Amino acid sequence: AEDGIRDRSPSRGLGDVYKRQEFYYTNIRMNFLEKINNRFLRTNSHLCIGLDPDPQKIPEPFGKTPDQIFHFLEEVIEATSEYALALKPNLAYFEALGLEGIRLFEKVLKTIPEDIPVIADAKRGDIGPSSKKYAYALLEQFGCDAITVNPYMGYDSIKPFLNYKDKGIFILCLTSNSGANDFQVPNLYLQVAEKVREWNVHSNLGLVVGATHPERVLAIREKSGPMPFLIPGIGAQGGALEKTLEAVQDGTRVPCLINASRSILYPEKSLVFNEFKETQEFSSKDCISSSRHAAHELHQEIRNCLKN
Ligand code: NUP
Repeated sequence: AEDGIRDRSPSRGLGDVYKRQEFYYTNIRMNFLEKINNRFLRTNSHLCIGLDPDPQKIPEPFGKTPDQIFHFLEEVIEATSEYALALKPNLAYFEALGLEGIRLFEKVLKTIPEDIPVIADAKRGDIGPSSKKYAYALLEQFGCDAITVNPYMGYDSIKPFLNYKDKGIFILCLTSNSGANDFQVPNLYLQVAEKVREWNVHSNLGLVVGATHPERVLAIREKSGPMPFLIPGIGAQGGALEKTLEAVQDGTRVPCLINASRSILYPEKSLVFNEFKETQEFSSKDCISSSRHAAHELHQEIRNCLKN
């Protein structure tokens, strides 16, 4: 296929008009930002759905073999894609399954409709020649639309990624975990934001900003200027959705992507799911409908926050 291993499979579940339009625009080569903006026009969603397949957590009715995990992910993607601005597979979960996991990653990518941007959460970064291989692997070989990158080895380690003008490069700025306080706070994250603004000559860069630091988002935006923020840390990690969205709205209409992984894939807290759980009769269909429900709810919650 033109874009590495990804097929141009048709989008499902969004109606005929949508499909026709999609046929039109998938024949035009779009850069990452255009792709995100197009997707946003269609879905009105800021939700980035994380694909972190953990065999320990895959709902029982599906099972834990790679084929069964594939089936689960395929169904979740299909059921939730209406609310997905982007999808974010985290490489760790696939690599942890060994060769089968890499095959699973490849298979999952192939099932994702071409109009949904895929962000490979790989947090790569190395000396130049090695970064070049990392970039090639995920952006060309696997054909992902974007990648997360670790900036701590500096410009030459980032450069091979920056040169992919049509791809999205999300650089870790202020991560959602508690360890962000060890190095990133109080200054380094702001230096990163400033540098990334300088490096953004192709307008293909964005920042990873955890939702667990709403009070710092404004300062990051001041340094970075307009560029997309990928925001993980809500749901299972307890980040502050409303406060983060408040800070991120700066009138520039640059998309922010709110990531949720576990709370969509395994929405144990979902009312629907609990109903089924109590009766111990939930089927694979019930699990998927609870994921869909969780995605819909979160999408609505984000939209409500942005309206206020
Ligand atoms: O700062 C970060 N925090 C974070 O959780 C940067 C990330 N890339 N992530 C990833 O986002 C994390 O590795 C996981 O894949 C996802 C969050 O998952 P969840 O807490 O929504 O389940």
